[in-house]
Amino acid sequence: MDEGIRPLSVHVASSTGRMGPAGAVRGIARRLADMQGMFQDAAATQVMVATGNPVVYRYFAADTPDEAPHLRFGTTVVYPGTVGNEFFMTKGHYHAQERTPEVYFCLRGRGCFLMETRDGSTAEEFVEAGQAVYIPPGWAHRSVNVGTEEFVFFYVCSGGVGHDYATFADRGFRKIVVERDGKPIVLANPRFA
Ligand code: M6P
Ligand code: ZN
Repeated sequence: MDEGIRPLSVHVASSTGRMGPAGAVRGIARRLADMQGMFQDAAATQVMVATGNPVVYRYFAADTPDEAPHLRFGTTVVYPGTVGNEFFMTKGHYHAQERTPEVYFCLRGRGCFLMETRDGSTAEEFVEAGQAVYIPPGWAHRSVNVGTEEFVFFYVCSGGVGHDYATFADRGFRKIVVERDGKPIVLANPRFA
């Protein structure tokens, strides 16, 4: 038993992903300037950063202890949009504690979860509201909004997993998701050619 940790409840607005009350939730917004070099089209990135620097995604976390055996849970909201022809997405990460899984449950919109392993396996799952995805231990994950409204999903993983972003600093994920003829398609990332 963990002394001093009491049960807590939070509210999740399934249409917007907003969580509350403020005292029980942490929120982070990531703007395009926080994602320099992650999208393929550097010129489009610079123009968009200079002309509004949009919020690409936000996430909220319930205020649970960020350590095992507790759980970390909340929502992520990826806004609709593209940089060049590449859909708005999260930074994506491996868990620093690699033997930890995660569950995602889509609440709104249409998205694609890009996943990959260190030995080069890749997977992608297209989801809409009502679909859940299991991310096994050892699979990195990035979330892409492939629709025209907000892509909102609930996540839960172990506390204290940590985020490894450095692996993706130079080339990103092995796959990218771009718009072609009004539809999302998954392509090999040319930076791995
Ligand atoms: C989900 C979870 C979080 C993660 C967030 C943003 O909500 O997987 O752990 O922090 O997405 O993704 P990223 O950390 O890759 O920016
Ligand atoms: Zn994760």
